[in-house]
Amino acid sequence: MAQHTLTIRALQARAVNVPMQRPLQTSGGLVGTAPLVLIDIRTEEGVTGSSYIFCYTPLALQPMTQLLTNLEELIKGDGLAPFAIERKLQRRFRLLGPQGFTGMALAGIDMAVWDALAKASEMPLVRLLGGEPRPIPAYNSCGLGIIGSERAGAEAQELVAPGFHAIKVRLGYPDLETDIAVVQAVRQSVGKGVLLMADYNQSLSVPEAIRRIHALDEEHLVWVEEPTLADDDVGHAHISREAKTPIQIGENWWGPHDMAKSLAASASDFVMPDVMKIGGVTGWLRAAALAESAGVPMSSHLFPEMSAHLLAVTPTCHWLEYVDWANPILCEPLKVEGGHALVSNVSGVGIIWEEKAIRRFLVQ
Ligand code: SMN
Ligand code: MG
Repeated sequence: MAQHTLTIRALQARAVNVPMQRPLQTSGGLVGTAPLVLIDIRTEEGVTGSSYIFCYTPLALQPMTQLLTNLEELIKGDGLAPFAIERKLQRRFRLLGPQGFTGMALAGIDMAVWDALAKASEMPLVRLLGGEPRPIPAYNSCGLGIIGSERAGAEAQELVAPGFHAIKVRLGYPDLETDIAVVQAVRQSVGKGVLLMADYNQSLSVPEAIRRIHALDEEHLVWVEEPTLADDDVGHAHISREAKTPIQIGENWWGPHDMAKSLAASASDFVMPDVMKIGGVTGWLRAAALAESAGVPMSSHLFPEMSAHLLAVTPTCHWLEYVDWANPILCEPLKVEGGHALVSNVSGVGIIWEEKAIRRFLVQ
């Protein structure tokens, strides 16, 4: 087996705007399509690592693609060593700051480098990280946006139909009565056997969150997510102390340092880092260690293909958020059976581009 490190030769970034089966209206804004930047990192030895990053709005596609393209010259000729690349790029961007666009681009590179490393080792990523593929409990997050209580019951049925035992509903309607009506419509439709998560997408003030969650405490939700502004750790800690229902945050932490501060403030009962915003595979591994030492259950946010590998090596693994948003551009979308995500056992992460679809959705 080869003992030498592979060398990075080139980075390609392509923007696609992928249609979604159910555009998602949240109380924090509409996600109507999946605007993705696809990254391929080629090595001199012929192995290519792939990843995608999620831009939330198509307006960010062009500048993100340009930034990634500009970064090629910084990693060209480097060894395929994610920790070393992370250290170098963190230093290089210390003055600009590693959050936002920079953080997204660095995480995209990190994920592609780890994918290449796993492919070069001829192992699925989970094995390269020292774990074993195992089914990961998943909830269906592909719908139940802000659609009203009349439509929520029927859509909840559609979300459990593929075998899920847990689904997420978006809240943050103009009044508490509608939030409750929606939750009750979903509950009535799917019954007591289906677990229900709820997401406020940062839409409430702290006192309003406490008022609404006190009322929702009767509804047996698995968690209430981001009731107030994502970076308000003090506010979330206040809400967590008041609420019976567990509070969940984490999708907007920029790197493990944000997470460490939030855990220190006891801001939430559960954590759900986003593999992109937390700093790629490298950032996730550090986040998983923080959750383990704090004894806090850890779930994923978006990126189900990558998150399945990572949750399999996360000591406090909780729930995988299942979204099918990248499926149209993947040859082998993530498999889910009986409400569990099945970690891909091909070499790498299992992200293989469906080039025909990519040509259709390409944004230039
Ligand atoms: C969410 C994720 C991605 C886009 C919009 C909304 C939501 C979630 O906060 O957690 O699924
Ligand atoms: Mg959320």
